[in-house]
Amino acid sequence: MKTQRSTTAQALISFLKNQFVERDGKEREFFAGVWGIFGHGNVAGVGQALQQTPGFRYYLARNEQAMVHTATAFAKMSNRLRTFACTSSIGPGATNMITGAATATINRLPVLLLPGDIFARRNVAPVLQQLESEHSQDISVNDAFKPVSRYWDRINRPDQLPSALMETMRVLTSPAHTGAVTLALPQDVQAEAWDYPVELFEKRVWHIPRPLADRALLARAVEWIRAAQKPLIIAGGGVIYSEACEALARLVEQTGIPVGETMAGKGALAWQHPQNLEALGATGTPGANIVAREADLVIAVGTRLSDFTTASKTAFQNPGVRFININVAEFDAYKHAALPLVADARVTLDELQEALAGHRVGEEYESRLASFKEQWGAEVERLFNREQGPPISQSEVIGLVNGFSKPEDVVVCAAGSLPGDLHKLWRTQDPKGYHLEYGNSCMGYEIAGGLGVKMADPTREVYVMVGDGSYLMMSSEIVTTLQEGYKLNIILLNNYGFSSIGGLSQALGSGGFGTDYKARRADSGQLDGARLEVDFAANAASLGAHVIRATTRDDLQRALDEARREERTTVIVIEVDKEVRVPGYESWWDVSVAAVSDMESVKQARETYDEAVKRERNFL
Ligand SMILES: Cc1ncc(C[n+]2csc(CCOP(=O)(O)OP(=O)(O)O)c2C)c(N)n1
Ligand SMILES: [Mg+2]
Repeated sequence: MKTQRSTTAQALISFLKNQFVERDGKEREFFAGVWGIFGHGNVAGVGQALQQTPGFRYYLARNEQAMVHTATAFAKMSNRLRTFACTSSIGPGATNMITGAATATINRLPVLLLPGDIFARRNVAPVLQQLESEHSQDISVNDAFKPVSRYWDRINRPDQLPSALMETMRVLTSPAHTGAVTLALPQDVQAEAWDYPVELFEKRVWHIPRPLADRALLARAVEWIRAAQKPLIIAGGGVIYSEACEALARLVEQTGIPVGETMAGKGALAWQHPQNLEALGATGTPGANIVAREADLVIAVGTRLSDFTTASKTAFQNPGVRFININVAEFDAYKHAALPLVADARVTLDELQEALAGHRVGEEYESRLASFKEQWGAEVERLFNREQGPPISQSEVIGLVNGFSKPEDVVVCAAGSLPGDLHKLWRTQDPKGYHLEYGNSCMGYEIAGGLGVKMADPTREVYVMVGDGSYLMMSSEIVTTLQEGYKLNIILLNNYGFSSIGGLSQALGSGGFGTDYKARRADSGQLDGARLEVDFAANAASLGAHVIRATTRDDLQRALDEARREERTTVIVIEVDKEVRVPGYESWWDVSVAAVSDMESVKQARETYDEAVKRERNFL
């Protein structure tokens, strides 16, 4: 056997740079490089290996959580066919990546995490940043990655690496099992050498399969669809990752079946498409939610059926409703006791289209769709043109940015009140035009994620929409966008706190307690003093961004124009009115209200809650 003497870290990097994936005959390098922040736990191991492999690019981030978000967003934008690895030191550098790992895994997006780990040799313990444990020396903070990783391993000897790498690639490239993979790398082992078989470093191409559904179940699904009076398709993120958008369009154009889109699935059809009722669920449009309520058959494609999609299991009220789930992950295909088509979305939609030749939903059903679309179009126009303030309303900002951006541009968001408003209002024309991290809805994803989106497709303008709360949580990667020369258009909507959770708190009888950015007042002892003024423009400028302040609609219009002409990351700061919200439509979301309370408003909210929760259904 031919071997090559390398350190564990050198072998790891040589392996990663030779991994490719292939789908539909198209081959791509799987890893676009390695994000990292060095400390004593990786500088001499993975750091040294990267230094001697300049062809495999190292990217320096500002925050370990952020770099995982960047990698995750890159993977999402690449339909899971590409990603990055992320290297950290031990201790806090490693644990900073845990939130990023959870975000990737919840969203089913591939990312490889390489946290440094404490000495396998142990004799020098406790090392700097080591969590000591009295009952075992086989524990470090990296064990905390286990529940948020789809594969987890610790490389205690250099010769353990090859088998771990094969498992790593199996999981990362599996459409059904992908998520975060963590390989914990003890800092001494990273620098130890072994004679690795050269075969490990040869180019390896991982085929991404398009599995077919079981034939008998597919035939039954066709019967169910033909028999349905009021069918509805839910388009989830899987439709986009599978590049099944055109197949979906062909199927619904032929059959007339309407479509509701999840957060991850928005953009599967262009918003104007006659069968597209757009957003579905807690943040859905009236049309999608009324059709879902009455549907006798729900065909859920590439969706996890989260509570936002199912309106906490209240969305589907037809007593006879049945589900067909098309999902590459068996786990999702079986949800709601569905007829499970464990399969790739694109091939399955194509097969259904062929098998459903000549079938079309009733005329009456179809004509309702047109009127839903017309009414919703008028409501969006109303919200886009409120002429409120200043401060202007958030929906006007969305309307202006949406109207200004080009169809192929991308809006990026993750948390706060923006995701719900964007889900309802953003008019998406391109399958990659709407990038919402709403599996983990992680504050701080926005700017870091925007960078990953831009890196995946630098030809598009990226519009990051971020609340003041999320911005304060993580704006650090503005510096990284300047380092790498990737431009973002960041629209920072300042409303002095949490419109989202503030509104939720009000709705649940708690009046917005603890959700405003206000100073503590000596007499009340509460956070109800003067508004905390943060000069966001000065803050962004200090990081090196081009900055524009806007107040009115005209200001924003001009600012967007200036931003488009600018070459470096530009931050537009605009104040919005926290209390002028976009309402909910025909839906609900289960957030439990205190069952007993001294507060009358909470008691009343609980009464309303007790009624609403009765509509939750079990699908067994
Ligand atoms: C990391 C993280 N912490 C807490 C939350 C809970 N949370 C959801 S929205 C929100 C407030 C967001 O504030 P901001 O970004 O200003 O948006 P706004 O609600 O004002 O639109 C919070 C605290 C979260 N989603 N992520
Ligand atoms: Mg806010």
